[in-house]
Amino acid sequence: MRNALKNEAQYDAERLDRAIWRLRRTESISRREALTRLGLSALGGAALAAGLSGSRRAFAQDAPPAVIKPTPEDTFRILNTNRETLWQAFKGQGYLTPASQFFVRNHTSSPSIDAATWSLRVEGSGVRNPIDLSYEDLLCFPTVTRTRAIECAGNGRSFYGTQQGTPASGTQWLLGAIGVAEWRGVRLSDILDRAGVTADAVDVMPEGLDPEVNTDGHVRRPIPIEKALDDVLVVFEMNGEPLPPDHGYPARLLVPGWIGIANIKWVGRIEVSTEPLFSAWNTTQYRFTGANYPDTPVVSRQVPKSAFELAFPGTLTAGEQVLTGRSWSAEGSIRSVDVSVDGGATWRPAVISGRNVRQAWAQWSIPWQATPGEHVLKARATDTAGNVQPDTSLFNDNGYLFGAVVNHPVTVS
Ligand SMILES: Nc1nc2c(c(=O)[nH]1)N[C@H]1C(S)=C(S)[C@@H](COP(=O)(O)O)O[C@H]1N2
Ligand SMILES: [Mo]
Repeated sequence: MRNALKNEAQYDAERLDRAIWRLRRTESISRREALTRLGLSALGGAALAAGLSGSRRAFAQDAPPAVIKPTPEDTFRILNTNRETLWQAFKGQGYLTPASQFFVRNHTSSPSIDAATWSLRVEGSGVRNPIDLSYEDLLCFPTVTRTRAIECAGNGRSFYGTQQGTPASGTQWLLGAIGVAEWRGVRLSDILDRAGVTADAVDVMPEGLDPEVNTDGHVRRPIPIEKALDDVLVVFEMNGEPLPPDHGYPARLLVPGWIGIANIKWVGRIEVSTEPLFSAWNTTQYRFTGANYPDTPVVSRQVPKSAFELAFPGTLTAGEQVLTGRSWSAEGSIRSVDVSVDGGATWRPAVISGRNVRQAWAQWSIPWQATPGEHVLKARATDTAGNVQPDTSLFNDNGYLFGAVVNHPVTVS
């Protein structure tokens, strides 16, 4: 309940902030003047914001809002600059996640980029002919369309704390930092060919045009050349429409099966190098650290997961229910999903129906005669590569890749 209230308050404060920012971007006026034009006196507005958000932060800073699209509280949970899709919002939805419902993970804030002046620079020691592609140039390459998930490396992180008793630092996602869309774009290998990629290139590092992250600079994350030349795309469409501003307009990377951070949004530059490349996003972040990982391996591929299309914790009415959910894997499609409604004592197979695209997800359902009381639901996926979700996930300090079966509490009344 407290969370819901906070969401609403933050949402209103951000909406107001966004309106002020838009006004101030087009006309160079003071914040006070913007408030007056919006029909709010400076004092009244400040008091309103303080009352709404519980802090004056929204009014003390001139920074643009982190996320541009509306993120209503029946669909999203607000986590700082990020927006997690609520799993109950997937219920009744089709296979693809509409852009309006797709989670947002921003290290800083979504920039508004003009495609007419945007360009993509490809350069570095690993290319013979550095190139600058305009948006038009990009659209002239042969295009391909792929249905794939994008999922944050930290999706499910909160369960390290709530389920395993070892809280991990970082955004406390439930399981809503994932979405599946149909992406259309250009093969990165075609772009690298155009730039004359050399035989001894080892790393490819796309870089975002969003505001720099403190001293770490622009968000950027190297991809090994083998992966870059394999199935990576530079995409400009999501579900048949130009990418929305929050999801990387005018172009972003799609790195199938890899953690979200590899899928650099608002890409403006790609460095290709004959030497290994490093940024904060493959050194201080996105490595497994802690006692279980003395060698601090880099995090790259995703692990299988499952989620029920229910609130967390959920509520249901007693009687015949149909539980629905989705499971996904980076290693293939989904072979089977087993569900327990008694905390893991007994298991039954769910029925998978509809599309089951590799590196996207599968939708499933299972009937349940729900009796009044408290219940713990579990779903365990097996993918076509034979990976099975474990009972526990090996702890790492930053709580990456929580792939264990989640205990989903539900109250039936
Ligand atoms: N330029 C840029 N790219 C980025 C990010 C970012 O903050 N800046 N966040 C990354 C992370 S951590 C994730 S999980 C995905 C989220 O993509 P989405 O916001 O479209 O859902 O984008 C990735 N690409
Ligand atoms: Mo992420």
